[in-house]
Amino acid sequence: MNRFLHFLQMLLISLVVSQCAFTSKYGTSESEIKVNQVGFHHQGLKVAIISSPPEDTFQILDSVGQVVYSGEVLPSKFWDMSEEDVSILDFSDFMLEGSYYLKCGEVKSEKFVLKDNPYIDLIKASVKTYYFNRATTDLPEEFAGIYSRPYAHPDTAVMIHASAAGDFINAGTSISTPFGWYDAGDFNKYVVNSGITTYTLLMAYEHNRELFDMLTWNIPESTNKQADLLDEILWNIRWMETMQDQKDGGVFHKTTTANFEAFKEASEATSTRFVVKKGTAATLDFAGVMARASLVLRQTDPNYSDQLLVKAKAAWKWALEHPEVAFKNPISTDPAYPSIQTGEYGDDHFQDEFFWAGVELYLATSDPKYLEHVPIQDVHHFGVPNWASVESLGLISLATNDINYALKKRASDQLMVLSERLISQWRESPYRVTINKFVWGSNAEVMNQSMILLNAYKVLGNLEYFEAAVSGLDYVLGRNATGYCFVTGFGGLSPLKIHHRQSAADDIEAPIPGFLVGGPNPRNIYQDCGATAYPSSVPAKCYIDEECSYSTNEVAINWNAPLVYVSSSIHSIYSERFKMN
Ligand code: G3I
Ligand code: 9MR
Repeated sequence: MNRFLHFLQMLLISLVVSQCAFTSKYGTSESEIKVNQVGFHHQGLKVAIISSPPEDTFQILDSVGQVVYSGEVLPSKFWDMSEEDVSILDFSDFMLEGSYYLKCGEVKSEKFVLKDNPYIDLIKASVKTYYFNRATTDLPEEFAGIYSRPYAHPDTAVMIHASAAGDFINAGTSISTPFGWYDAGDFNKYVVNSGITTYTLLMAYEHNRELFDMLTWNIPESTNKQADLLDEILWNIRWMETMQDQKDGGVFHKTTTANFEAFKEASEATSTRFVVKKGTAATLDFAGVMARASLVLRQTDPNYSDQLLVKAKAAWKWALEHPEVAFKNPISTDPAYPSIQTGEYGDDHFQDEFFWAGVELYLATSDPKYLEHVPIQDVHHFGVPNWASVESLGLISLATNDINYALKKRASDQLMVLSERLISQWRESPYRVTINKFVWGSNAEVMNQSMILLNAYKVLGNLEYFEAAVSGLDYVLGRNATGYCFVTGFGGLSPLKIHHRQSAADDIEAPIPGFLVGGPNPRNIYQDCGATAYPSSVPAKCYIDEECSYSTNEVAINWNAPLVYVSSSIHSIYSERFKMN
């Protein structure tokens, strides 16, 4: 009898333990609490999620385990993207600064803080990743600490690939294309992806000048008079400038090896680098960035600003003469100029690039001729921006411009239409997040949604837009179905084995901090680690912290940029809303 009772007791304990396996990495039907693991502004909105709640109340506990707050678990809803029943835990009315965790029954969350400026370290680390991804430099210990590395990728003699040869330029000759950032986990430099990235960072600066004029994160330029963020951006702009053919204004698509380098450190990755074919998308993205940079630098560096505008205009002219040159990776049987198999960033729709570049050139010159390509009333479906779809970058610029009120108004109306769509997704979402589809770089999709919403909030003042934008940051920092804080070096559970050659090649277990990984993506898992390696094929959970997983665990410059934009803008808005008198 005693043995039977003991057996029953053990069975009960193991059932309870398996029900409450809050330390499990991946959500199953077990109960788990998912929360932003970095923290919240103590006066702001604070929401967490619990799957299969064991009780209908939850508590907040402080760092010594004292219960400091008790709240009600809201009714459960099923999310088909994660195949879970989840409930919202809202503790917005708890405002005491400190370090806490949540508890429901025996289920506990990761820790988080409530404070005045919870995102400063995150903002600094997320921008410093660009320093760590710089080409054509060493990273001395003084600035890179344990992640210091030797000089790599001079890129001063990069071979013109046969695909890039033209009237004025011969295959086999070389050009100098130094500087710039490595795109991602690879060492190549792609103009199209640099386009959206550089613009987003320029706007992060423009919209948060007060913050970035005072923040510094120990880079070689930190002691000059210019904001570190601008110094960082200029490292890439200098490279982009070299990608323009001075003779005709067209822009080469990328500086690349023929195949991806193996997982070695930057200085050992010495395969031949090529410059390949020009394309309409690269050329227009270049024009958009140069025109915007010219505007941003107009007061502080007028000469350079003028030079950049000349380059933007030359690129625009080339694009008008070559309006449909789609880029495809060149295929070749000539060993001197091999097939190129690196990131394609191929795109064959150029209306959006014409729209964005036209907007930037108009705003930089006030010349209405550029508006011919900006038929704002004819665009019915502005989408969330990504590298292939840049129309809504123009929308942001127009909605926040101060030279043309009529266009500002029309752009704001369109921004509202797009934001209302995102808001209805947010309202319906059991996780109360805007994301409802998962593609390669889904975390950046969330950040770009938040960037749109933050701009809509700024222009239209609807607080719900701001709240939904904050939920995007909460999502990438832990309130998601995997339970990971998706930014390296932050949170209680964050990626360690990112697909990033530099992080893999050093002997340091912790990856470079501040990188946002691509995130859940069920579509490409067959090609990298193999589908069976993944803990789940359910869209919102289809993520693995393994180096092989380039489809979910790589990092990329265009994914970090909206994280920088969103975290810095949320910081600025909170500072403004809750400023001390
Ligand atoms: O365009 C289609 C869209 O119509 C469709 O609805 C959607 C659903 O599957 O797919 C869309 O195409 C996707 C495309 O990205 C655009 O988002 C492809 O499936 C997807 O395979 C493709 O992924 C790109 C990936 O390279 C492979 O080409 C990522 O966006 C892009 O971020 C990634 O970029 C790589 C570089 O090539 C190399 N450097 C690293 C970088 C990050 O992984
Ligand atoms: O490392 C590459 C990564 O940057 C790209 O995003 C990815 C998709 O284009 O490809 C990775 O390289 C892989 C290649 O495509 C196939 N062989 C294995 C490579 C990674 O080790």
